[in-house]
Amino acid sequence: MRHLKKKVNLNEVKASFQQSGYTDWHLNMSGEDHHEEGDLDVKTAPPEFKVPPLYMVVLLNDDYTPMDFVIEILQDFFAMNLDQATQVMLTVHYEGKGIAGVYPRDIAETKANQVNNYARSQGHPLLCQIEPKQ
Ligand code: TYC
Repeated sequence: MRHLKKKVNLNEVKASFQQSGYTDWHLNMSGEDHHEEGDLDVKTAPPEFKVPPLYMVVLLNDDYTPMDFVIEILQDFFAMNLDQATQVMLTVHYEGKGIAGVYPRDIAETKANQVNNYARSQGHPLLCQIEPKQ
């Protein structure tokens, strides 16, 4: 069976909602501001949607960390798939550095520290640092 859309009148919907006794503070049923004795005028600040400054988590090349280990790091700490991780590892290997990810400062710092600590715990000299994104 086809579902036919019934045309609704917004005023009817509002009227039946009002009769239901529910209060939705987002809806102004009267269309005017309602003032009562003792009310304070409150101005709300407009919402601010500022993008936080971003930082790149950068991997540095070295001669000793195994390629497989770097790929594993990129998959485990930066949620890359095998192809992406291999690509970034090779960029670092051939160009000296490469971007593992871009994040707000606290997240970038945490990731870089986690990678450095994990690499050290496994006996590898792999270095990870953060750089402001222009
Ligand atoms: N250059 C390393 C090697 O030949 C591999 C490597 C890649 C090391 C990326 C660190 O961030 C790195 N085994």
